[in-house]
Amino acid sequence: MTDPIEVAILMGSRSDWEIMRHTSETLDKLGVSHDVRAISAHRAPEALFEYADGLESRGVKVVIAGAGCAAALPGMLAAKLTIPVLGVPIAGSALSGMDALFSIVQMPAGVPVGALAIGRHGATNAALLAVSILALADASLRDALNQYRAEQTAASLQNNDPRQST
Ligand code: RP5
Repeated sequence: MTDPIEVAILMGSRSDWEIMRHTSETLDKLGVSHDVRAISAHRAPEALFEYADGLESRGVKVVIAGAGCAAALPGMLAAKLTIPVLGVPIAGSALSGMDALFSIVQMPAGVPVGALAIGRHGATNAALLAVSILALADASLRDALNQYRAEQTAASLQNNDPRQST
């Protein structure tokens, strides 16, 4: 029996980790337990469905899936699950992530995926959005999120003369 986790982070390839680590690091910062797996929807569909089938019974409340190129992963997870699925498009081809963005954002009515920005910004925001969802039923997470925002504001105001070195 594996430990309960609140968020599952998936990516289509180990090569996506350079971007998706921002999701994991942000969840770590906010103290949210999560699993991380690279499972390709196109190269290993059976393994993906087997993993997806176990998620709800493990207590997972939000899935975050990052993928590049044809980026089927978030949509295929959404097809199997009714917990929220957030998709992060990754620039992995000559189309610089526009292919993945269109694939993730253009889900047919009835099978929703919450699409984030391409790359690092989307990866970080996927974690923050997942925490916002979890915080609806968890006051301590809401406090952690407010603290994160307060620190971000303080950091952005610190040394705010761009002529000065940081
Ligand atoms: C997608 O194909 C993955 O999500 C990755 O972004 C891209 C390339 O994968 P690799 O060839 O680097 O394994 O499915």
